[in-house]
Amino acid sequence: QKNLSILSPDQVELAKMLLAMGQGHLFEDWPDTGVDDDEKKALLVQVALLNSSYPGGLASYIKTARQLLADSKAGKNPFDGFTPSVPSGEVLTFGDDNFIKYEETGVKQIQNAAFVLVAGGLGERLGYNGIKVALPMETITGTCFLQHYIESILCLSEASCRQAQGKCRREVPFVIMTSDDTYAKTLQLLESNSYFGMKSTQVKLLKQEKVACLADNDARLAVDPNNKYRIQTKPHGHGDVHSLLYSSGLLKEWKDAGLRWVVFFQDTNGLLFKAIPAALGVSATKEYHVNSLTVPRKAKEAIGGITRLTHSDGREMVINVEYNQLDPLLRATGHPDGDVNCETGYSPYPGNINQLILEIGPYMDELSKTGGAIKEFVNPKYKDSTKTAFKSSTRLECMMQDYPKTLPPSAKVGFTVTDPWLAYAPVKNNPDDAAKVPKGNPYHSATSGETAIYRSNSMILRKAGVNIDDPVSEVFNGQEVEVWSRVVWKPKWAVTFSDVKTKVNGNNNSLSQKSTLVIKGRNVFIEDLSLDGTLVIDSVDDAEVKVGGVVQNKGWAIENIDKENSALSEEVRIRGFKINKMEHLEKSYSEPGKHSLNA
Ligand code: GDU
Repeated sequence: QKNLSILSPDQVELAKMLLAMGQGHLFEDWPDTGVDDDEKKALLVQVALLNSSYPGGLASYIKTARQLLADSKAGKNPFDGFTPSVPSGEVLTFGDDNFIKYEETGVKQIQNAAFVLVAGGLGERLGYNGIKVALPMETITGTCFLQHYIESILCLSEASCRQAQGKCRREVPFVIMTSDDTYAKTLQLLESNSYFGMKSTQVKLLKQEKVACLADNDARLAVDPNNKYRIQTKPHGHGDVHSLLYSSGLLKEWKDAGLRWVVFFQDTNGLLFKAIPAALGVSATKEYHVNSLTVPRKAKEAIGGITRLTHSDGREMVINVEYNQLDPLLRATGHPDGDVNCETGYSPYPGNINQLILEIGPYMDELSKTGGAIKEFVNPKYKDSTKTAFKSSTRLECMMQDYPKTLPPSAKVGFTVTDPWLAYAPVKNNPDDAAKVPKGNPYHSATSGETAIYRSNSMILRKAGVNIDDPVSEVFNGQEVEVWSRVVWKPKWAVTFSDVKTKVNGNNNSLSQKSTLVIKGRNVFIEDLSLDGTLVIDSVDDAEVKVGGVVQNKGWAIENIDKENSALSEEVRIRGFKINKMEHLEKSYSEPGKHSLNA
């Protein structure tokens, strides 16, 4: 009461709301007016932010928290009454007629899409010092993830415009969701690189706020251990992206502008754009409101499984079951072995890679009802089996792939499965944890993330008729990986399989295993090239370069390094290898017109 005079009328209302919600402890030992007044007011400023950044406000957060904490204490299973089964989706095989047809349809749709990258996570499991989108995706060219994403979006939208013969939207919107942990560094990365060629107006940065921590089962908000006038906060999860797109007005803007799709993706996956056009083609053809891109999943791999859940009361949904929940759910429903591989060598449940394509119309309709609130969960670590106290404060969390959970049964929710090598190679685990991943399961490390790019590009060239040597097996940072020829190309050379096929001609193209091929120019045509070494080709956009003949040199070797060697950069150490550039042929064509490299 005595401190009311120092607060504004809005702050008084917020304080009253907190008192009504059982949060009196936040004000309990406040000294008299005149002492720490600024700090007291700062607490209410923080409360206002926590209140406005959560759909329904803090009162709603506390109410939901009480319910979820009570369910957790009672050991209530979120899947109670549901039986899991394997759903069926659209299975794509890279390069076949069906894939090409979907890719063509998808490219047409790119100009009707907005792209959304969720990049608010710190990447604690990786333990990298910087933001993850700034990491080199591969160390042959050193291109970082963000640059590759932006160039891919730009090139896809150009391809879309070509198909529409000029009548198109050229500026495909790109949104990056950041957090306090990543906002400033993401902005700096963009600004210091001229937005990697995108117009700065085309890129929007959103920032997710953290949510209040909970100290006990009554959902009493936790006081910050470092400041008694602050509430402790923690990240709420990637599910925030939906409420942010809604509350920022962007979704409405896009819908009014006639856009039809929102494509979501995550921070470190160097392969993701390889399957996006085809997946968008599937969305358009099947008119999916929600399409989730998946890859075959190894049992126990740390990616969720797409599962059909059928309730005894008749409800049914196809949804991601997170990796830590799939095994217990299967065991509890008549599968005593839990999450295991089937005869294909993979789990029968396709792996969610959180590349989601939502149709804007139905998405907006749903968000106008929910405000973008996503079904949350809580994961308290209890002190003991009485479940009366927590080891440390907890908070509600939400995941973007849980969006379909509130949809009506009439919603068209589907998924698309791609080849295991094509579309997913994230960088999430530090070397020590990666080395402990069970043999045969993907490491999800910087080592596997980079080598998977060479594998995927080599496989694509093979599908286009190039003879590529088989890979060799090597161990870096304790992880056994396949090392293929190091093939890297810029998105402007190819963003679809059709692009690759147009630019690879002749029946006598070959690459030895020790080879590195870097294609930076747009109109570079490979024709009867025999490469045993390293070849780097660049050209201005209006040059047309035919590359053939025999190129042989010592090339660039991929060499083991000691990850404890502090003379090396963190980016190199987390891979366990470096590229030793011994000898190469580099050609750069700066004049327009026709050129030919006949080595
Ligand atoms: N992220 C945010 N805000 C957050 C937390 C994370 O934007 O508060 C972002 C991260 O930057 C990243 C993405 O969300 O881009 C995913 O974060 P993680 O990589 O930590 O996600 P997980 O590995 O825990 O799992 C998620 C899904 C899984 C599976 C997997 C695939 O929950 O089902 O799809 O990604 O990579």
